[in-house]
Parts: sequence; C-alpha cells; structure tokens
Amino acid sequence: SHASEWWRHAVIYQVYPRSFADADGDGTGDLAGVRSRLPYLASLGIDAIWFTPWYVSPLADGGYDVADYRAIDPQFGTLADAEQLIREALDLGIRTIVDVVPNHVSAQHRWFQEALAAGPGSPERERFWFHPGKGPDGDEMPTNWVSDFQGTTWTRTTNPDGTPGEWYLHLFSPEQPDLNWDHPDVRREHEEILRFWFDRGAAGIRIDSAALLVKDRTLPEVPAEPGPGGHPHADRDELHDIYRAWRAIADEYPEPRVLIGEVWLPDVERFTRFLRPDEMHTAFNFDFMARPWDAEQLRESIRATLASHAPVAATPTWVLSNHDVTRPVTRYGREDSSFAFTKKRFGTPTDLDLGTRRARAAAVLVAALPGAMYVYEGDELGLPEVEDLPREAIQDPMHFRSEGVDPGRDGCRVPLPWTRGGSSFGFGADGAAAPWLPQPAGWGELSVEAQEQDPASMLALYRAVTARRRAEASLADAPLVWREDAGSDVLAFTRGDVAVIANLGEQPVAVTGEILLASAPDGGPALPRDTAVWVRVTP
Ligand code: TEU
Repeated sequence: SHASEWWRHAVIYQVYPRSFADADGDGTGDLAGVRSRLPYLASLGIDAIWFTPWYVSPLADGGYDVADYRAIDPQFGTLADAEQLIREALDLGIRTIVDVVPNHVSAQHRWFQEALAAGPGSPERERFWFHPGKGPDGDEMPTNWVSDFQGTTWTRTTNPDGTPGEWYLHLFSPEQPDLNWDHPDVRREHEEILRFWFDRGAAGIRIDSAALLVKDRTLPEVPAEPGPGGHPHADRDELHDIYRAWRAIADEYPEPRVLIGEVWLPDVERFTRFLRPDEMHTAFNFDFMARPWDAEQLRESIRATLASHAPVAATPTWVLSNHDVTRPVTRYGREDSSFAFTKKRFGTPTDLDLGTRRARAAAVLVAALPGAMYVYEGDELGLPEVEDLPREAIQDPMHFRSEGVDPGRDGCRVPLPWTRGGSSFGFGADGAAAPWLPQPAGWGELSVEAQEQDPASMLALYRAVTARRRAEASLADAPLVWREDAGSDVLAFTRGDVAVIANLGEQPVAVTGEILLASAPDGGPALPRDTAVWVRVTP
C-alpha cells in the first residue's frame, strides 16, 4: 500500500557535506558537523537527508569523482561516522539517501590506475572506453562528442614508454573517466556497492547522471536530431536492464530501498519510462525549476508533470534548486528568471527582496503539490547565489574548463552561516580555518541564529510549511483540482479541504476563509502579488 511508501510524500533535504557544518575546524564540512546539527535537521520537519557524495575523492568535481565507493573521504570522517550518522538520524525519524555515481569514477580509482599501467589491449582497459585516435598519427579524437563541462570528451594517454597512446572517454571532466557498462565487472561492482550501503542502513540511493552510463559501442557522432533511443551516449534502451537489476536488489530488503534517478531528459515520455514498478521509484523533475516566474509557465509545468506521471502511477517530485544551479532567491530576483543551467552569469542585476518574496511563495506552492519535495541546504535560509566569489577561490571544474567565462556552480555551495558572528558564522568554531569558499560579509544576518529570533524569517516559513504539510492529511493523497475561475496570473487549486492560491499578477486577489499558511505576513484577504496561501475549504 502507499502508506508504507514513505518517499511518495516526503520532504527530502539535500546536504552538501563540504558546506554544511565543520566540526573539526579545517574549513571543510564533515559528518561530525552534520551529526552535531541533527536537532536542527529534525526541527525542519524533513523525512530524509540526501547526502551528495561523501566517498574518498580527490574532489576534482566536488566528490562526483569517486576513488573508493566503500569509504568516506578522510576530510569528511570515517565509515564509522557515516554509520553512526545514519543511525542517529533514524532515531530522529530521518532516513538517509546516499549518492551513487555509476557513469564514471575518479581517475585516481584503482581500476583506472590499473588500466593506465596495463596499457593498450589489456583486460584492465576494457572496463573503460579506451580507443585509438583517428588520423594517421592517432592524434584526432575518436568522436566529436561534447562534454557538459564545456569541452571535449576524450583525453589522450601516454604509453608507459612515453609515446602518445590511446584516448579515453569522459562525459564530464578528464578526472572522471567513463565506465564501460557493457562490462560484467562494472555491473557486479555497482550491485555490490548498492548492497554495501543498503546493508549499512541507507534507505535509498540518488543515482547520478542516470540517463548516461550506456554508450553505443560503434561510437557514432551525435545525430542532429537523435530519435528515441538514438543518442549514442544518453537515454539508451539498455539502461533499463541495469535499473531493473538494481530494483530487484532494493526490493530484497524488509523496507524496500528507494531508487531516485537524476534523469535529465527533456522528453517526458522518455523520462517516465524509467519510473516503473520494476525500475526506479522516482526521479527528479527539473521542469518546474527550469521555468521563469510566470503563472502560465508554472501552471503548464505542473499540468505536464502530473499528466506524465499519472499513466505510470509515479509520484512527481518538486525541486527548486540543488548544488548545480543558481539559488532560487537570486534566480527569481532577475528580470529573466528562466533557468540558467550551465549559463550562470557573473553580476546579472538582481533584486534580492523580490527574489526572496517569490522564493517564499514558491516554497508554499510546491509544498502543496502531489508528490515529494526536495530542499537544498541553505534554501531554507533564503541564501542567495554568491556571485562575487574571488576567481581564485572557485574550485568547480566548469569554471576552469570555460577559462573563467562561466562562473561555475560554486556560488550555491558557499558554507552555511549558523551564527550571527564568529569568524565563519559558526560553520566552524572560532579560530577554525577559513571556510573552503569565503562567505559574504553580510552572511550573519541570514544565519540560523538570526532567523530563529525572527518569526517572519525564511527559516520560520520553512518550518511552518513542513509542519502544516504534515498536519493536512489531504496533501498526502487528495487529487489536485484546478480552480477554473482564477485569472491567468493566478495559480489556484484545491487538494481535498485545502485550497492553494498563488498570485503572480499585479492585481490583488480576494481570499476568503481560514488562512492555514501564508508566504508573507500580508497574505490575505486581499492577496498581493508574489504571494501564496493555503486556505481551509469549507463545504
Ligand atoms: O550532474 C549531471 C548533470 O546533469 C550536469 O551535467 C549538469 O548538466 C551540470 O551540473 C550543469 O549544471 C550530476 C551532478 O549533479 C553534478 O554535480 C556532477 O558534476 C555531474 O553529475 C557529474 O557527476
């Protein structure tokens, strides 16, 4: 029954361990820091924490370059710390989701090091995509595939004797060689990794870059318009066998473990093919976050999402941001609030008060939608994107590969402020090393300490949102019914005995009835622009 499927209506909070809390004072967050803040996490009314990768890693891509999937990076702690954290969180009713990175490994991973040493033609190389180059000297790349990290996808190796050697494939940075998913070792290894974390109490996994993994062995160029299943390195039909095998493992547990896919595909039909009873339980819906702050656009996104999930009986998810994208208060504070996935820009004019007002309304709106809700750490504090990081502080590979043109994604990864004062606003104790990314001077005003003293704060709003969401049984299962009498600038629907109204237009909207939750103190009875409320429906 759905009652036991906790993930269908969950609030899942994303912890980026490097930036959450620094217990040992080295400037980098750690698991002891997270443990010390578990009461805070419980106070947010969340059901689960998703940890971005905490494994041994050179951190060439913030941990998405894993050198050892069964050990915690010493900067973050130990395996024992992780086990203790999982247990202590569960004691507070909070489940743990771990991040699994199957498309690629770190170049420091034992397998890749062995492959380099063993040389061309060796079985060690077959776990990856080593290939001779084109042209008489082999100095042209095997394909012209383009990397998400704004560059080419092949890097040439040097043979043990110093001569130029084969090339290897990396859809991301050169420090992240792609695995060959046709190889049985690769499949077996990942199935064991899943069991390793499930056995340690992980309630589920977030699957990184889940639509990549499998590649067309003949290495064709990417066609101008790849039809369904016709892309050489994305969304290939063979992927579904992998996730079916994973689902079978997840279902072996008394409380079945949950598969959450990062399936980044614009085609909704192809997207929902991953959401099946014998495959993934759920996947991130990035469509809502990709839309500008515009009622028509958001309504269309909600309609399309519900319509695509219904036929497969899948639960939608609602995501306002994550560690890869511009923070919502900044995005919504721009004239063009449409999503900039890779194109973050330095110094775009931004009205943070406006953006904050809208981000508050967005939180109230998405919390009332059917499905699960994701909250990226710091969004509950209304942190803005930090757009003036000193260039030399930036560590994201996107920034380097673009030769500094793209600011990269570090602006949403700045360590959290916990206290009004202190050398790192409580991220580490006073006297601790400077945080790995510098915090803005005014950060103390956005700290947990400051916001806990202010009932009108973003933090107070998020706590009210999750508490109300829990209290209203309708929100767990009642269908969404649009109110047809609302103007085009207004999103209005009911879910059982809760009515939801979000006014994105200039004219105030009349609201009657008991207000259960409001995104702003002036929320109703004349609901102003950029405000959302929940109201009791009386029969
Ligand atoms: O991101 C996958 C993904 O879709 C990215 O390539 C995205 O296009 C990019 O981040 C632009 O913002 C996942 C992780 O979320 C990301 O942090 C990793 O860098 C990437 O995989 C590689 O593991």
